[in-house]
Amino acid sequence: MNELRMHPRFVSLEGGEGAGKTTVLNALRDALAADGSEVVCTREPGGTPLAEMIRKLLLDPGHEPAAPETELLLMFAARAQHVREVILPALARGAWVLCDRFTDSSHAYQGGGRGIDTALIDELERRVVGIRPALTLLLDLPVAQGRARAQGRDGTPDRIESEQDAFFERVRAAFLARALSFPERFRVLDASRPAERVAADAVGHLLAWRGGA
Ligand code: T5A
Repeated sequence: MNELRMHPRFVSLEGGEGAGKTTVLNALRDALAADGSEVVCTREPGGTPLAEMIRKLLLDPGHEPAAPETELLLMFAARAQHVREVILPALARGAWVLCDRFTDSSHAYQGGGRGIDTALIDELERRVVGIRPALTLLLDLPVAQGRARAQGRDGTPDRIESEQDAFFERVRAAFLARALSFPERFRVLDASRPAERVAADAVGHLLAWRGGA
C-alpha cells in the first residue's frame, strides 16, 4: 500500500473527549439505514478482536507511561488491522462505514498532543492505511465542557483521559488546523449545543453529502 484514496461511503467522526460522537453516530446510522442501506458502525482504536486488545493496552492506566512513538505505532497497528478486516471489506460489498475516530485522531492526539512530527504520521497513513474518509464531521467544543461530560460517566479515567488540560487544548487546536487544511472533507459542528441539535446538524451534513456524492 503506498497511495491514499478517499472512499465516498467512508465517513469519520472526530472530536475531543466527551464531544458526543457516540450519540451522533447513532443518529447518522439511523438516517443512512432508513432506505435499507447497510451501515457498519465501528470505532478506533479497535473494531476487530485484535485491535480491541491493542485498545486495552493503549488505554490501560496501569502500566508504565507509553513513549509517544509507542503510542503512535500501536494506534497504527490497530488501524492497519481494522482497515483490512472491517473497513475495506465493508466498502467493497457496498456498505457505508461510520467510524468513531480515524487517522485525524492520530494527527490531533499524537501529533498535536504529544508533538510527533506530522510527516511521520502522513507517511504511516500513506503506507499502512491507504484510505481516508471522504467526509469527516468534527464535533468541536471547549475542553472544559468536554471533560466535564466525560467525567460525568461512571468509571475511572483511562490513560489518555488522565492528561492535563494543556494536552487537550493542543488536541483541539490540531483538529481545527486539520479542518482548515482539508475544507472539502471536514464539516465543523458546534458540539456545545444540546445533543439533539448537534445530531440533526450532523445528519443534515451527511445527507447533503450523500445527495451530492
Ligand atoms: N486516540 C484515538 C488517540 O490518541 N489516537 C488515535 O489515533 C485514536 C483513534 C479513545 C481514546 O484514544 C485516543 C482518543 C481517546 O482519548 P474513547 O473512550 O473512544 O478512547 O474516547 P472518546 O472517543 O473521547 O469517547 P468518549 O465517550 O469520551 O466521547 P464521545 O463518544 O465523543 O462522547 P459520548 O457520546 O460518549 O458523550 C459523552 C457524555 O456526554 C453526554 C453523553 O450523554 C455522555 O454522557 N453528551 C452530551 N451532553 C450534553 N450535550 C450534548 N450535546 C452531549 N452529547 C453527549
